Amino acid sequence: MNLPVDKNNTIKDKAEISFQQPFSRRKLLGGAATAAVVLVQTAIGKTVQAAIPEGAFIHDDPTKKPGPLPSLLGSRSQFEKPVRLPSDTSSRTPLQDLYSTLTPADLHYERHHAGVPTINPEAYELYIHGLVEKSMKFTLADLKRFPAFSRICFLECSGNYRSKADGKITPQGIAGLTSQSEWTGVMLSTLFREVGVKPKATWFLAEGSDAAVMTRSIPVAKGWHDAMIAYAQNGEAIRPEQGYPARLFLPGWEGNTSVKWLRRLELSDAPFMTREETSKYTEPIKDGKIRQFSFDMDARSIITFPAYPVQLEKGWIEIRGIAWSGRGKISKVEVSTDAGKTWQVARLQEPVLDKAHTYFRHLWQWNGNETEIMSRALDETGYRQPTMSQLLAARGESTGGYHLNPITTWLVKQDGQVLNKPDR
Ligand SMILES: Nc1nc2c(c(=O)[nH]1)N[C@H]1C(S)=C(S)[C@@H](COP(=O)(O)O)O[C@H]1N2
Ligand SMILES: [Mo]
Repeated sequence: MNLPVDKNNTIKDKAEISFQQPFSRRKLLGGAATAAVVLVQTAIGKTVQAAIPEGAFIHDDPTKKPGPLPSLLGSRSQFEKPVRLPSDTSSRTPLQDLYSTLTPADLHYERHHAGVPTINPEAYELYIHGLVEKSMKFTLADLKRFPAFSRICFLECSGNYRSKADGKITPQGIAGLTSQSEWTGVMLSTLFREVGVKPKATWFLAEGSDAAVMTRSIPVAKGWHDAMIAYAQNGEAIRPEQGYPARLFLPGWEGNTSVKWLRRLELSDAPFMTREETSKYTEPIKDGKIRQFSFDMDARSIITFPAYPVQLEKGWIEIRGIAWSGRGKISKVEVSTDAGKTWQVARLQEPVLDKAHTYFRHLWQWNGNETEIMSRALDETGYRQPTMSQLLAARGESTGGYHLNPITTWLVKQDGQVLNKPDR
């Protein structure tokens, strides 16, 4: 955009031209940017391309030689380098580098308890047994023969919350354990009918074939309602990190229950009380009690721009971010630019989908004074995203680190630095 084309009036000297610059854009940028011109018009209305002076492009002039030929696999522009933020047990989606709600599959967060197994799709089998009319084994080809179903949905780890005392933490650092894909597979209800789930069955065990042998108990009602066995992600075979060749996918529920590399479902009349639902993935609450089987992911939002480490400039800014709820659609996102004193309704990018990341945008003119900006989500059940103190008051001080969805606050300092403000 910032071609230095009119620095010395070189273009004007060469031809009688008038710059084509939409008024609203100039206003939006506060007149600070220099004129960005690629096509210019002469006084008689002829479009001139040749008016761009020698050396105006920073890089080699791409019009001088043909580029690379078509290739077997595409790649990102060499100038774009979004990466996951890894730790030993997980990697996080760079929320601040994305412009919309579908996460490129190679940037989907990962959380695995014992690494990524290699599973030969030819040898893959899913075994369903227990309280069923007939136990059955399904190969991957079998699963693909059933009527398929696709759905855009977020996935989120219930441990998706981090903070840092100095505030130097990105949206990826705070909330990068959520991503969104279009998942394709067979509805679990289809397989339930195939094996004849007995009316007595109220729970089923889902078991993975990784070295962690991840196991979780799931109410059968969820299986009938909207559970999927997903074998594809964003139109291609699901990635190894996401459970290749097939995973359980439970829309809106804590990521841990969407068991990857799924090999077995056992129908029963009681939960199995596995490690991941007794020692882990339970939350201490008030009076020494524990919250167990806390499946739903509560509504949450986060501003992904402006956020640390952005250096903000005065003027018009489009505040952007994502909001989501495991309980349904996002009905409203409110944004405050005055530390929570007043709230305005942000625009939601259509389509607003059930249990899906929803993009929100809010135009704001920053006058250069220190302030705090924040967003809060409201879902269609009427649930409103709480502050950390509201969350702690409702839950008790010890949270166990799971299911934390407080309002995230960004402190905008006078010098344009944006820092995460400790939650309150
Ligand atoms: N078999 C198996 N399934 C698993 C896990 C695992 O370690 N093994 N991790 C769980 C956790 S804690 C989460 S948050 C999600 C992460 O899914 P993703 O790696 O596709 O983002 O998978 C769940 N399913
Ligand atoms: Mo998780």
